[in-house]
Amino acid sequence: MQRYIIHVDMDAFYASIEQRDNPQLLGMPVIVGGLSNRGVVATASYEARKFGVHSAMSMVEARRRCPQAVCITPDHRKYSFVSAQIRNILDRYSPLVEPLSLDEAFLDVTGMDGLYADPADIARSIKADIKEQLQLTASAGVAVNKFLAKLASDLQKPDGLYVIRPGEEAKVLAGLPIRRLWGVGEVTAASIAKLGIRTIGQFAATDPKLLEGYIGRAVFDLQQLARGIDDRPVVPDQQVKSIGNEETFEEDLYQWEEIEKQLLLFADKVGWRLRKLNLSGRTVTVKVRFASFRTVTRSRTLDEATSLDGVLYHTAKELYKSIPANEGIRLLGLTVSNLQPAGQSIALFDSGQEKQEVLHKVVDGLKARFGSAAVTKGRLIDPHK
Ligand code: TTP
Ligand code: MG
Repeated sequence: MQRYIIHVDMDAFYASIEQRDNPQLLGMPVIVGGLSNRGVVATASYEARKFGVHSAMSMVEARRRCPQAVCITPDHRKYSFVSAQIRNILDRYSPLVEPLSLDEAFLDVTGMDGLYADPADIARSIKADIKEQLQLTASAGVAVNKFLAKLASDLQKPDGLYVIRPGEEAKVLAGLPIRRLWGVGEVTAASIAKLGIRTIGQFAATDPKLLEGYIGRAVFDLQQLARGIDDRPVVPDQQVKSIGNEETFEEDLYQWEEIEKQLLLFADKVGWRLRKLNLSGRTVTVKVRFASFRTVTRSRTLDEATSLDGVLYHTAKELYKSIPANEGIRLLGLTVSNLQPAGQSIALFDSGQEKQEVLHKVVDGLKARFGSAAVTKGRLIDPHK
């Protein structure tokens, strides 16, 4: 199956947050960094970049280039908080999210294009969510591997969306400077420049034996990248503590059938994410927010960890029923925590559990191939649609 990777990178991250939180700064040159004489620029708003101000420049030099800029000390706690909010959004799009720093991450969305006509639509939707929910802009790149996706996210900044379609790699790469290759720093670029090679296209076309004398064995990996080949997987960070889904409804829910349907949908999604990450969990939590905003959560810890939709659904249903309700439901959520690697529990041979697991593997395989909309439990299908 064709892999699809999205790279998301926030635009002028620290500076945009400061502009958002102090609208007087919108449209103005803003520099975030250490304010002392020895301070350096963390980042500059795009307005300040026009004056040649950039990250890692000394603050003194930055002020010289752009005296009218508003300079702000970084507020790292605030940026971490926003970073976590971004992460929450990304997690809704794929169980495979690999953060690279506070403001950028890879998502493996392979197979999820079944839900969307095109993986570019996923990127578009992520950007829209970030704009709507956080009032910030992100740039995204979509391609068949990490190297190309990261390269693409940088090609149309700010607020960009650049898609490199399979087969277009060589065309996009050919004219780009060699520095764009992942792992090529100033020193390597200078060595290669001695051979008269400046673009990725030239580099890809040069005999590796010749290049090896200048840059060593790295040449073989770099030439793969220069041809647009990169098999590195997206590695989700391991400290996942819980997996959940929640939704605030457009209109409050009153009908048991609707609530039951939501719980089934959540169980389906959460189970799928658990299995995709090869995890199972023991603690199931249901969260309910009523029309009055009163919020109640109920948890149960199971004897055995599970990733099975059916177990999650039945537990969630019982938990829900234990919550007294006499008003509409504004929000429902289902979370599984107390996670452990899947397959650690001792299942009896040929037990119902094992059959279920085989069935889930088949269903997950179909979802991966055709998108999760294609495979849904019978009860979720709306007869009117
Ligand atoms: P970047 O993504 O490199 O830069 P950016 O988001 O400010 O601008 P853009 O992506 O639109 O080019 O880095 C993200 C944040 O990391 C940045 O806002 C500030 C911080 N940072 C530093 O503190 N020092 C640095 O040298 C760099 C490069 C970034
Ligand atoms: Mg950025």
